[in-house]
Amino acid sequence: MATAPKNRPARAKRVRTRITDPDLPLGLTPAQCRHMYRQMVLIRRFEEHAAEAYAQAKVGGFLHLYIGEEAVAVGALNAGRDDDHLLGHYRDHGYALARGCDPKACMAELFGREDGLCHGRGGSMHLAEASRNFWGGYAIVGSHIPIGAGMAYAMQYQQRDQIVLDFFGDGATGNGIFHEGLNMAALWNLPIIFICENNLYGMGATLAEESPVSEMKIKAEGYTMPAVQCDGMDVLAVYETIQRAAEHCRSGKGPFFVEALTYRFRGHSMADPELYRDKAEVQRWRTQDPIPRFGDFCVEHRVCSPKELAQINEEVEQQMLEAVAFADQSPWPDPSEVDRWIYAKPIDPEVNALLEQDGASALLAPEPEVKEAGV
Ligand SMILES: Cc1ncc(C[n+]2csc(CCOP(=O)(O)OP(=O)(O)O)c2C)c(N)n1
Ligand SMILES: [Mg+2]
Repeated sequence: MATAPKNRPARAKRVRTRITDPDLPLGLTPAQCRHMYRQMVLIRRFEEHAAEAYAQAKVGGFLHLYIGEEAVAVGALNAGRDDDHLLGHYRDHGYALARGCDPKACMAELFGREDGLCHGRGGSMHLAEASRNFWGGYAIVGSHIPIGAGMAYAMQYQQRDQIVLDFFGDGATGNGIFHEGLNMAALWNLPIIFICENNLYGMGATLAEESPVSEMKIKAEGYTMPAVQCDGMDVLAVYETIQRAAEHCRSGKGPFFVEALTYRFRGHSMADPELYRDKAEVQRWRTQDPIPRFGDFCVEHRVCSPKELAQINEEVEQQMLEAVAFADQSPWPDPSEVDRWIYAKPIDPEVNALLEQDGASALLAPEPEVKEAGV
């Protein structure tokens, strides 16, 4: 499954490799463009290797791939600040890697190993890294929408200028918790960008089967916040839209809703036989693949030569082989420490006593070890 890079831009042969000072839009520098291209390739290759490892039974639980949607995480997180708070749903490898989490630690987390990002206690759907203000992958659809609003309230209350980026799918907009989150965010003017990845499906249900409206932004408009759509297959379109949204939120104007129109090239999870959609539809969307599309842009704007793009692909591939080797050799967690790293603070002693009474002591949090408090 992990194949040699195929995403060489179609126009590569016609473009001269002369690198001059490019006239780039949105105030971007060539280095930023190369960084975004590399990040998208990183997410793609990481997941191709993860899929291969899943087929070899090295990854427990479910595995939801972000392949096809890379431009959303990369465009959005490059437009925001590194200290902005980040929450996402279970299709979360892209957020972690675009935020700068170590791919080796992410792979080891998928493998359930001690060197994993969360010491193997979270797995694919629950990547998180507190030191990067990345508060996780959430498996309960929509559950992180009010959590994000709560974080935005904290930022407002503490008069900080960080904002919250909260990613979720079209399917989440049918949940009550989505409406509660947007309602409070609008009512209290909270600094949060709701980023809805409309990929046309919620598991095997089509948009028409899951939502009375095909445009998710309509649901946000009812809460009076600005709500716009952008091409989620175009990293620059996402970048531009989130830049605008971030400026709005950071200047105290309240929440902003962005609907990124995107598509997942793979099934809902690795366990999905994809009986609900046509292969021809997937092929059509593949022509919009954000990676070669942005590669073309980089070559046309003389950000880098086709040869340099190929080199980025090769370097990332090598990095992924190392990530898999690292995860393979990382030790398994000690079963006697299954509850370590789970709670930032131990739960209330009274609750512990009740759990003990019920014979549920395995669920108890350990005594606090302050230096290990973060996940
Ligand atoms: C509250 C809740 N209900 C149902 C599920 C089962 N479930 C898991 S993923 C999913 C579909 C979500 O679709 P969407 O929000 O569009 O995200 P996508 O998978 O398309 O990225 C559902 C219904 C769940 N995890 N949580
Ligand atoms: Mg969806």
